[in-house]
Amino acid sequence: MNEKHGFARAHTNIALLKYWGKINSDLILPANDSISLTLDKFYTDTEVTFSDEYTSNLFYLNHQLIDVKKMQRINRVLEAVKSEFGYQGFAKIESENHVPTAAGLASSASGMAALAGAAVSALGSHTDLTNLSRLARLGSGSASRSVFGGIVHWHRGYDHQSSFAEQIVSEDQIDLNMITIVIDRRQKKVKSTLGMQHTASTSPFYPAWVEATNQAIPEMISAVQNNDFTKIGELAEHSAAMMHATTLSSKPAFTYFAPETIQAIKLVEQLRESGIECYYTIDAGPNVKVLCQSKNITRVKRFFASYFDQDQLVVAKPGSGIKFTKN
Ligand code: 2P0
Repeated sequence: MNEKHGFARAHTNIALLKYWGKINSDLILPANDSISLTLDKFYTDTEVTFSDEYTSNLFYLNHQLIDVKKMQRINRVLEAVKSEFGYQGFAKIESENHVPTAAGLASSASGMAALAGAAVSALGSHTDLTNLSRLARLGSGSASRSVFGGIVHWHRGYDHQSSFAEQIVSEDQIDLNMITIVIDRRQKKVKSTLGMQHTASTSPFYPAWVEATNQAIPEMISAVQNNDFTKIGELAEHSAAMMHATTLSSKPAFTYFAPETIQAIKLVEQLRESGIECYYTIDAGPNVKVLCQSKNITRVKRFFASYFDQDQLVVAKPGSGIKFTKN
């Protein structure tokens, strides 16, 4: 039996300037560039074994075999990797998610990045991280950014080759932390893929969203390069607010916010007015993520602990890029 093994660990990320909508859903080409922070604590470990003895791809997530119907995007990534390396067999994929549901963070970014990394590593060289980012993108847009650590820029591009992510600064060069306020642990009702598609096709605000985000990209890059926390926070907060304005202006309108989401936004504003600088960002769900500098983590956490339970507050710091060994 001829077997080829590969392993990769990829961390999840949170967008500071959001990705929201595609111009091509087969290739997952986004309408706008996005910029994210890779997080240290949350990651996916994936092992891929290719063998000419297998007759189909098998996917185990946290030791459970997953239904083939849920493997479309996984198969897409594997097909792309196999065609690059001219390989024809099938694969067994064993993934372990270290993205606690309690953290209210999505695992598709780290999951698809780890899958692409492990598959490439099994069949050939994994040194071309730009190409790895393209392959991860075929599984989930945000996965293209999880290949790199620190702060990452996903260039929207116009075809498979031109749409990839790159690092702006590494995890050691940025003082930016995120405290998630977990408001609802359940899976979101409108998944992001569907939410962004509905918004892009029905909101009259959508073209303005794309234009404003692309304009903010160079501003965010220079704020990150200057470690300008105030500017990073203001741009990130505005991006989240604009993204959620597009859902409220879609037809039929919807929102990811829960009543406690608004409560947390108000508390962030209150804390900031009291002199502790922090900013919010919110993804395709009700949980609120608070950005702050290292010197304020304890104070920010203590403040929110008087309104939410301790186990609703999860702290994350900047994380590293993809790794091909466990340690
Ligand atoms: C982001 N989100 O930039 C945005 C902000 C959610 C809100 O990327 O359809 O799971 O697989 O490309 O990557 C979540 O969307 O969507 C996401 P697909 P993905 O982080």
